[in-house]
Amino acid sequence: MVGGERLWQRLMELGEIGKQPGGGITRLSFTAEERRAKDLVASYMREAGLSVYEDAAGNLIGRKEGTNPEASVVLVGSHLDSVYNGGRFDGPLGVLAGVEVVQTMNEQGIVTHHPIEVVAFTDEEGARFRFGMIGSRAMAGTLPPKVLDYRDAEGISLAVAMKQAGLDPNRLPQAARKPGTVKAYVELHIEQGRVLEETGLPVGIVTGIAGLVWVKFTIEGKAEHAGATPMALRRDPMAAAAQIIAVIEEEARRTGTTVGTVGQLYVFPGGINIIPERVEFVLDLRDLNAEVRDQVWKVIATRAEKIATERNVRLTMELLQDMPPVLCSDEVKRAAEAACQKLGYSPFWLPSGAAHDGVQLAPICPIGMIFVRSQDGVSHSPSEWSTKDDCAAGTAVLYHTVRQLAQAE
Ligand code: HGY
Ligand code: MN
Ligand code: MN
Repeated sequence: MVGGERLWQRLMELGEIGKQPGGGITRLSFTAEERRAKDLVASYMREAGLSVYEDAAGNLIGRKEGTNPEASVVLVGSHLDSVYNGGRFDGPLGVLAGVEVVQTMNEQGIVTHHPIEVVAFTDEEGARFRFGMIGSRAMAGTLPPKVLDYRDAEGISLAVAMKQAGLDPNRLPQAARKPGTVKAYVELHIEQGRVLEETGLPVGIVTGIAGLVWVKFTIEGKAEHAGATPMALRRDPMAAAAQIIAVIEEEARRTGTTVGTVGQLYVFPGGINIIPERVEFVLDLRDLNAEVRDQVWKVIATRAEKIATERNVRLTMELLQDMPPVLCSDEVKRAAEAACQKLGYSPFWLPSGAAHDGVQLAPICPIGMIFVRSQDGVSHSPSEWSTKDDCAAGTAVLYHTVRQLAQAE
């Protein structure tokens, strides 16, 4: 049965790279940890009988030839980079399941019409440079050059980090795939939500992927003594930030479908007895419907400006990224549905609140995703977990989905 013991052992082995003392995984893009992870996965790809290479964006790719080497490629994969202190399934499951699928085909002597490529995209999460999906955007030819100047917490730019990883940012355009060269992209991923668990199903078929915006708020006030400054005379950016973050929660709740999060906040200078001079935080706002999301954003921005004026602090809002929601293709959804039926799983369709590389590939090829049940719906946390059986079930569905897409003329 595809996706059993070997997949699980590889997941556990890969999950040791970047492990933190508390058990979480931090494997940021273009770091030594990500390099070690790619080297390990490259060894699995060679064991699987794939030809292995990295493109100009650092995407790791393992290729299985089809009967027609000129035919468009069926792409399957995910990412190996993680969030800070994340889990071992988000990303690696999709890459290792892709390897398992083609290794099983090779072991069974199955050759498909279309070549199949297993890909580990670089920097899907955007944890280090606050942008994300670098590898898949490069493959789609849509990576904005300005991002090369985005800096991490140590002030290292993406361009320098890529050079330190042995890549030449000037060659990035070479990673772009010409239109028509990719037949479809399929990604197996943990759901990272509770729907499959509440429905009692191990796998699901994704209908669409929510769109997100990341907006950096910078609020500047006046640093003063915490003890000697009367409340009425303060220009306190932290108090303003607290009020704005409460507005974000209030406005996101209002639609019932939108989600708004502030997960990252910096205070300068950060002393206990100093009214801060400056506070920075980033808003992550999402909805499957772009109009609804953008309407919520407009209200948040208007109310934030009003708060800043009332508090006599200076507010700037910078759009870091704007990702549209995308729908999964009927062709891939149908192939996944047939795969579920073949395996005896009742097909179940659900949207993805989390963003994935497929969003970036949608402009160049049909995309689709298969979800595996997440325990308690938890992800982006050390307690992220999916069972061995559910990972095997998802891999089996991926196997039959990819086989159909790669087989069909
Ligand atoms: O943020 C996301 O939705 C994904 O984990 N990159
Ligand atoms: Mn993630
Ligand atoms: Mn992911």
